[in-house]
Amino acid sequence: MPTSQSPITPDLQFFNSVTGGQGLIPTYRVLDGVGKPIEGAQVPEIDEAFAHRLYEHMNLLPTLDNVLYNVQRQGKISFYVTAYGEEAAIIGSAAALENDDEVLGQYREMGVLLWRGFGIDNVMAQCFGNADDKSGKGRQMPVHFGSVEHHFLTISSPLATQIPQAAGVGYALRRTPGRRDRSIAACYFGEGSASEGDFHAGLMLASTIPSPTLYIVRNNGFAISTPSSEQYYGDGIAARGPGYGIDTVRVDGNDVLAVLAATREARRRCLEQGRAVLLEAMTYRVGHHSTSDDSFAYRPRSEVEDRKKIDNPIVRFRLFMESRGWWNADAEEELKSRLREDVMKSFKHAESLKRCELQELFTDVYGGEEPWNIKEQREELARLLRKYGKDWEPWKQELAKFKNNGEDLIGKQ
Ligand SMILES: Cc1ncc(C[n+]2csc(CCOP(=O)(O)OP(=O)(O)O)c2C)c(N)n1
Ligand SMILES: [Mg+2]
Repeated sequence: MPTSQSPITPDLQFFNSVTGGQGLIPTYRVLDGVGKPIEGAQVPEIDEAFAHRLYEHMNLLPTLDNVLYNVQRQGKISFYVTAYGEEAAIIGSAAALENDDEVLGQYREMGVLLWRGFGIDNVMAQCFGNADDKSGKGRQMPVHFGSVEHHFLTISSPLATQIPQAAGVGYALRRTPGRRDRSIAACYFGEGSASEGDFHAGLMLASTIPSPTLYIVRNNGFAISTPSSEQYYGDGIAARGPGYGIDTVRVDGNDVLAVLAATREARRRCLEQGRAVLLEAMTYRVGHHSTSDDSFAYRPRSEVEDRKKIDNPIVRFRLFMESRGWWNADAEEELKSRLREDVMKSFKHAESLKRCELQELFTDVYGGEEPWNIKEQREELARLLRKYGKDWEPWKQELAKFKNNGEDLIGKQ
């Protein structure tokens, strides 16, 4: 055939499966629900210290989530998203990456930053938008983290934009001496985002202009209120990878060791072939979508309670650790109270800090010389604040939250 090496056949066959037969793509698993390796499974190489680090980070996520979710409810921060139920998918994959692999996240992947040592003080500073926020000087919504130091591109709310961008980042890495053959772009997104055109554009790009880009899709069953059963008719997101000629794997996203092993191998393939790989982690969003959502309006409370009982990724890994003699009740108690103390201390500190100087709102928005529109906006705000800032109560209250009460801007002519 002029455009294909496809074998010729006299059988009129139609295809609707990528597995050869009519079966579904299998899900790779290492540990069963009670932390025991399943028959034939190879436990990835980890030592006790590494297992502790995994477990500690898996526990840090819900500790932070519990506090920050409630802090939002008290009106102290404007927004938050939890990662309940997805601890293994996020921490297991983070742990398989190198610290300078470039990460493009969606918004539920704070755990990757924590794994890289971002620290809970920085998490708090970003969520509070206080003067210590290195991510964006308090100019982004909470959870829109970014860190050059931690090779984590800033989160942006419009879904799926990171997917084609990741193909570009991967390509840039491939063309950069010293990064080629060593670094990959790792791109996280949800199964809902995979319905966006950008998903297809991104995979197409990463496939035809090859780049070492690892696409990690967290299939957590929901895109806000839309269940994944309404998001696709085919075999999940994984089925789309081979359509783009991309090596693909589906993994039990509640099994941290499976996610770790699959991500390690996916990363190795990215580098070896200089090509994209797709990993679909099957999990379940236990929490509400965000603080702007009440999921019991569209799913029964019992479904969530059942999931928590049947399969908690943290418990599954804890049982594995206990079976190796790496963990016990005392260690559990010590960890839980230490994490809670650390998080509360950090929260109290963040709460006490002021925001950046108000004029920082306009600095380094763009590189290079300040463009006319920024100048115009700064002058307009200063003019309005001079006119109303001292008298109108809501503005007076807002100004008091900034260093110098906004004087740096108001005083500027
Ligand atoms: C382009 C775009 N459309 C819609 C939204 C609103 N929105 C925010 S999150 C979300 C659901 C995304 O679901 P999924 O990708 O599965 O990620 P999850 O929240 O489950 O982690 C939607 C529809 C948006 N932010 N951007
Ligand atoms: Mg989802």
